[in-house]
Amino acid sequence: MSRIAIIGAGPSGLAMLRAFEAAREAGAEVPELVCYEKQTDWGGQWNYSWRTGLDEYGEPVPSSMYRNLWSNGPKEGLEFADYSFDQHFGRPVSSYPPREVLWDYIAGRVEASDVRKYIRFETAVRWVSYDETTEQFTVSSQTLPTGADSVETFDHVVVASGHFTYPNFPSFPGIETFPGMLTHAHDFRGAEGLKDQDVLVIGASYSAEDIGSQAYKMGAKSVTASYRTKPMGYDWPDGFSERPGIERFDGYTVHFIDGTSKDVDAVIVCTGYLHKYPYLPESLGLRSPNNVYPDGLYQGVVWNANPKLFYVGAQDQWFTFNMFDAQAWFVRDLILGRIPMPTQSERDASIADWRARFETIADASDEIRFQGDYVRDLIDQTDYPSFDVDGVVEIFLSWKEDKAADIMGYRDYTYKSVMTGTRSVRHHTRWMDELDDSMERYLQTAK
Ligand code: FAD
Ligand code: NA7
Repeated sequence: MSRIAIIGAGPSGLAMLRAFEAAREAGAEVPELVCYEKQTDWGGQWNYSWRTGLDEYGEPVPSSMYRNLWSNGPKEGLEFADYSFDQHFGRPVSSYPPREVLWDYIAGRVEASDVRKYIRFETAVRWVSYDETTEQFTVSSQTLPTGADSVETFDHVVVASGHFTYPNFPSFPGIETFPGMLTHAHDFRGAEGLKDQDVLVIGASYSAEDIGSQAYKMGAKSVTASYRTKPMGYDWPDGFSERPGIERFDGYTVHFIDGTSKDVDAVIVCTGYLHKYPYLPESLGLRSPNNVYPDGLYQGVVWNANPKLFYVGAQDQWFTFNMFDAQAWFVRDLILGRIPMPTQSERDASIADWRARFETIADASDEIRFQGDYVRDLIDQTDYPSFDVDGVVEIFLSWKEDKAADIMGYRDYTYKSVMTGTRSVRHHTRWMDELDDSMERYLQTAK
């Protein structure tokens, strides 16, 4: 029987395990699975850690999530097609749940399908190599509490270790003189300490938007967001403003390239993450900016230079959990031989087609439609329960409009699930006033 290594038990790795389990439940013979997860539990980013930098074993802490992180997109956009929110919670809940609630939803599906037995927790993959002669991979791993090494061979490897762990941390002239709090979004764990502070966030994407909003919510005196290319452009509340790039730091003073300056107490560098796979040799490792169609991946998942290696979740993400499912079902069917692997030139041509369309993307709406078409294309090729992908695209487009209308209040809006037809309910407390992000508090029906 062939053997498959899955690296990571976050949403992508779990999607892969769930895909094989669904085939097994339907009577298929499936390969032997080993999923390596270096944390003590599953959930990837959603498995919150208070730690920053290195963990208790000296390993880089994978999660970049923080206290009071609420979903930044409507849950109706990420819902699994084979496990609805209604099924999990037994009643409608709001559209933007906090982290713990989404972690519970992710865990609920895999608990229901008995895949935990495949996961080796607290085991870090150290190195993967490919032998052209045997056509097999060797995976070297280490069990963290004991230090025990293991070397095993596999027919396929699925990389599902995420790409929001290793900070992209640029330098700015004079930053070494900044005397206040300075951190990257990866190490940010909560905005409570930013009360009454003048805060600078650097970046103009999700992390800058949300960490800036957290700071505002927790009572920062001012929030300034510095953009490199273009401002986020929301209708920010008083005390929240956007400035262009940084010319230099001078003590507590930040000078911007438009000649303005601002004194700040705290700087959170929200400049994104690196695609970094320290356990992969150059020949197998994806190197890409964070975008919706990284080059070198056929159908966004097959490592074109060696089609026995797969990546799940390597794209920038509008769609998340259900896209990982669509990818995992597709990868599973390639491995099971249900879908034939195209030749190198066919794969090249497909990548070139998608990349050509990718190059024409003009704005976020184009990107959402692009990713919707990508997800539909995958789902059409497998038995993953088909769902109204266009309906999800519409939800994302409405979400963007809602954010433009009310950046500090959009999480109070509701959407209708394309999976169940259920319209979500408003959370009992406005997001801006809700300071308790626990699941217990979330599931209370009234204040
Ligand atoms: P991850 O969740 O990163 O999981 C990867 C797993 O691989 C981890 O458990 C890690 O421990 C493990 N691993 C890594 N290296 C090794 C190794 N060498 N050996 C063994 N195990 C290893 N998405 C949304 O849909 N909604 C949101 O609101 C949202 N908010 C986000 C907020 C932040 C701050 C971040 C960073 C991301 C957010 N995302 C959000 C996107 C998020 O990345 C995805 O939802 C999802 O977690 C990606 O799943 P993944 O399995 O691909 O990667
Ligand atoms: P993203 O979405 O990759 O965005 C990174 C941002 O950082 C983006 O606005 C970049 O500007 C900016 N950036 C990158 N390098 C620089 C430098 N050198 N100077 C100034 N600004 C820079 O990362 P996020 O952390 O926001 O989001 C990642 C995930 O976390 C996402 O899935 C969320 O759900 C949470 P640009 O616009 O390219 O000029």
